[in-house]
Amino acid sequence: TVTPRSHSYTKYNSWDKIQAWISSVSAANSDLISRQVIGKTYEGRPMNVLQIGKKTGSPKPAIFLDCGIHAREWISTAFCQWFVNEAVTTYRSDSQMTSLLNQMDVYVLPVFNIDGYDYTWKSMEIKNRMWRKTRSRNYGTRCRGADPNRNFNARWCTEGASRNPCRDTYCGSKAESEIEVKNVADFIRKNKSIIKAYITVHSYSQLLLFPYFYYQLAADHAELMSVARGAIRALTSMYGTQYRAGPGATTIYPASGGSVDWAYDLGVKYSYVFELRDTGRYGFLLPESQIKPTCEETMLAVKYIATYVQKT
Ligand code: ING
Ligand code: ZN
Repeated sequence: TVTPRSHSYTKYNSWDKIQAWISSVSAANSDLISRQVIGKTYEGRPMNVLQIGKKTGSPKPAIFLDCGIHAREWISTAFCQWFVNEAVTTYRSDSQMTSLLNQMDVYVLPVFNIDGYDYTWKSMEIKNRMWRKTRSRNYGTRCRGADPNRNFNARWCTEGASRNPCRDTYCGSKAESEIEVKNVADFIRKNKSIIKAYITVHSYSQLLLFPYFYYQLAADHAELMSVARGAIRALTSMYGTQYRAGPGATTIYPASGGSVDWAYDLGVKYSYVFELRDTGRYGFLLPESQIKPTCEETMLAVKYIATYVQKT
């Protein structure tokens, strides 16, 4: 198994570099990776999902992992690249990864909000670097975009979201108004019978969160909490990074229209949100020197959840 030598996993990469990497990593690992385009973004960029796992010829249970739903959360996007590289380079040598990819598939969406991500790279102006939303046009205003993580059909726009298109948490004109959200929701709905876990990666705050964000406790609260605690124990064991776990609404803040609540209500029981490093010193501008340790420790937590789901 090969990995493209020119790609840097310890730097933040532009969309152009990530797009070239998606092609090369898929081509170089065709025994393990299949790629499919699930649709295009508002500005016409292709949304690629990488299916990673041993090709058995029959459908396998799966985990869906997405990064970069919010444009400025660059460490999230770096994590999906790291995950794919770890998967292809440790398959066969790491028993946990080998067993996981023999029995399950991991569907990775490396950048959910590509238009927004590209916009944060377009200019050195801080306002562009701190962009969060999609880049769609809104009726009657020059303010662009909606928050993709307020645009899912989960108590859409009832709390912790704004009806004002100029705000960062604008919920959109209706649920799934954003084409990127529609594409992901359609893909998960289509593969609902095989998707056993949904993991979505954000930054920052060092939290591992689960449903609900719009409500108090999920029916599976106790199990979700105990798996989260195990995942955090694994993460902390590497560098001592402190994380907290809990349901979204009471651990961070109440919010409606989030992908994790939507996935859970669709029937994906193991639905988790990571809020990666740090706790605010650098915030969204996490230095590149922290990419490697952040991704290494997060891998342990993601593998813990994946292995739990595999064995359940
Ligand atoms: N945090 C998430 C946000 O969209 C979240 C927290 C996750 C809310 C899932 C609702 C559902 O606000 C960041 N950092 O974006
Ligand atoms: Zn986010």
